[in-house]
Parts: sequence; structure tokens; C-alpha cells
Amino acid sequence: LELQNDLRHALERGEMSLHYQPKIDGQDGQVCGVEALLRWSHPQHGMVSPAVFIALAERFGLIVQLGNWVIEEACRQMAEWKHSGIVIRVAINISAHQLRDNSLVTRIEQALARHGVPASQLLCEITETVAMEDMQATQRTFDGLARIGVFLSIDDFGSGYSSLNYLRQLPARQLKIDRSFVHDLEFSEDARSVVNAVVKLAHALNLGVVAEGVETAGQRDILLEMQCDELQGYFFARPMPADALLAWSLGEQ
Ligand code: G
Ligand code: G
Ligand code: MN
Ligand code: NA
Repeated sequence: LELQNDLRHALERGEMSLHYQPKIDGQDGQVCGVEALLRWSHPQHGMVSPAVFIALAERFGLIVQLGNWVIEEACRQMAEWKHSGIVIRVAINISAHQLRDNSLVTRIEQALARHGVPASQLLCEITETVAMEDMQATQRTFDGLARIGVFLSIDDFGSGYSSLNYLRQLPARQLKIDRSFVHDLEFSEDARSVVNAVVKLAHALNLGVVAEGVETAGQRDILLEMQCDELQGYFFARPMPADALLAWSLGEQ
């Protein structure tokens, strides 16, 4: 209850920030983008994971406001990086409520324009479960975002139940394989079969495929062997503040 009340004031008190986790291109090993992940620096509890407060925000009607802040902050950060000569694709996570919000597409379009960022530099991740929940809202929002040039990714793919016929009609660019399959790659024949099938499915539908939660060299090698396009996980880098990302990427070169 206390946390819920604190959450109401977190934005105005400047306690929210975005951390960025690199995505690595499977072909050349270079950074090909980052995922923006929301962090709440609570005055007493320290860093609170969105796994805790996103659910609270959804329950108490704060998620659209938070999501709008993420859109604005990600665009502001891309503009700041651009001034330093760095152009990098940023992925943001879109919640169920945002997907149903009729003003989402216009809001994103305006934020991009205000900061002078091309739409193709922004990627929106929507989980498979959310995308399948309300197919009408998904189709409408995906079409709107694709029309303005924003890239779309189906997050946590394999954890829900997709209608493949429906998936085929969505203007998504990539599938992001759920972390649970990646976790079991080295020990489970079944996990390898699922990941291999998802990569083949994605490529057959002309979609890119990203693996998240890559934690070991063994997982990386299996994923590269399977022609996975992009990799993300602690093996490469943890989510980090924008300034740390800059230092990290300079160290990589
Ligand atoms: O970064 P971390 O592993 O703690 O994130 C936990 C969960 O919160 C993940 O499922 C992630 O997708 C989600 N999440 C992180 N940032 C955002 C955000 O800005 N918006 C939404 N809707 N979810 C987020
Ligand atoms: O898909 P989603 O947006 O939920 O994924 C982002 C979440 O995954 C974030 O909370 C991030 O901190 C977490 N994460 C990123 N890399 C790894 C990893 O290698 N292992 C695990 N367990 N979690 C990871
Ligand atoms: Mn995500
Ligand atoms: Na994910």
C-alpha cells in the first residue's frame, strides 16, 4: 500500500530512469541496438525492478503515464546520443493498457518529431500474451505504428499461444524468443528443438529473431549455429545507465 502511494509520486520526484541493455548482431558481434528497461530508485528501498512495480502500476491506473514517460525519455536519450555522434536503435516495452490506448501512435509520432529522431530508430516490444489478448487493438496499434515507420517486435515469444495465421498478418519485424528456452538450451533437447523451430518459423515469415537471457558462451554458440539474428543477455552486458553504456561500448571497440 505504501509502495503504491510512493509510485504515484515517483515520476514527479524524478525517481524513474531508463537502463539500457545492448543487443548483439549475430553476424558481426557488434552492438545493433539496446532495450530500454525502466528502473525506480526508491528513496528507502533502493532500485526496484519493474517486475515488482509494473504490476502495481497496471492495477492502479498509472501504467499509461509511466509508459508515456518511457516514450519521451527514450526519444530524448536518442537525441542526446545523436549529438555525441551515436545512432542506435532503442527498444521500449509496451504494456497491455498502452496497446489499447488510442493516442499511443500519435504520442510516439510526436515524441519522435519533437526530438528529431527517425521512427525507424525506435522499436516497440509487445509480449506475445498481450498481443494475443485483444487482437483488434493489436492489429490497429501495430498497423498505426508500422505506418509511421516504427519497428515492432513480439516479446517473450513461445511463452504464450500464437495463432500463426494472425501472426502472419501483423506488421512485426522480429520475434524475441522467451528467456526460458534460452536458459535450457545446453541441457534440453526439447529447448533446442523449440528454439530451432522458432528461428526457422521467423525466417520463413521474413522476421528477424532475437534471443534474450543469453548468459553463457555455450548458449551463444548454439544460438549462432541456429542462425539467430540478435543476442541479448548478461553474457554480453547487463542493463546499465546511459552514461555507463557509452563507456562500455567504447571499451568494446
Ligand atoms: O529489467 P527487468 O528484468 O527487471 O524487467 C522486468 C520486467 O519488466 C520485464 O518483463 C520487462 O519487459 C518489464 N519492463 C521493463 N521496463 C518496462 C517498461 O518500460 N514498460 C513495461 N511495460 N514493461 C517494462
Ligand atoms: O522480455 P523482457 O522485457 O521481460 O526482458 C527484460 C528483462 O530480462 C529485464 O528485466 C532484464 O533485466 C532481464 N534480463 C536481461 N538479460 C538477462 C539474462 O541474461 N538473464 C536473466 N535471467 N534476465 C535477463
Ligand atoms: Mn522486452
Ligand atoms: Na522479453
